[in-house]
Amino acid sequence: MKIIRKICMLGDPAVGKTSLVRRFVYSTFDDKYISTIGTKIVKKDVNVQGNNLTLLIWDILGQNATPLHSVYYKGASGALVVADVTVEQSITNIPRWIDGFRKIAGNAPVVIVGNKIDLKRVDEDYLAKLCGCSHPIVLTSAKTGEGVERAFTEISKLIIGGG
Ligand code: G3D
Ligand code: MG
Repeated sequence: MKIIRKICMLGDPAVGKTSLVRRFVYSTFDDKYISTIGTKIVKKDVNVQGNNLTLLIWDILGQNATPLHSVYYKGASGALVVADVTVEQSITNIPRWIDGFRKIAGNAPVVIVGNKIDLKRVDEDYLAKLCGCSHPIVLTSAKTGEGVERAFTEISKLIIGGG
């Protein structure tokens, strides 16, 4: 049986959403990536706990994509909410992203991703305290690849576990 699920990449501009998707789907990190406008949907097959799952990963492209349309969130089974660990405001903005998402997507699972740990070493507690959230946290670097697989596996597990 094939399970297909939509997930959304959320978070402030420039935190590394597109870079994480590229690292996860194509295993590359390109510093010269040029962003375009709109939404990009990429497909990736994963196997979690014996289940074959196809993720449809929705990524907003462009730097100022903060006012999101409900169509972006609609029908999503989960979200990765990304922050840049070197930018405090991107961490304190996390609850706002989650609220907006859940207004449309209901109680879908959320994983918080603290990206760019190649630039600054932080721990999960630091993020949890700053954003005041109790969602699972995964620390990543889209540049080195550290933690990237784990972030997508974590949301996949929660999606599968939630039916
Ligand atoms: P966005 O999709 O959230 O807007 P992008 O973010 O993926 O476009 O990344 C924004 C900038 O951060 C890019 O740099 C990208 O290369 C960089 N970046 C993303 N992830 C990491 C990371 O883990 N470590 C480091 N050091 N940089 C990262 P430019 O210079 O192209 O704007
Ligand atoms: Mg982007």
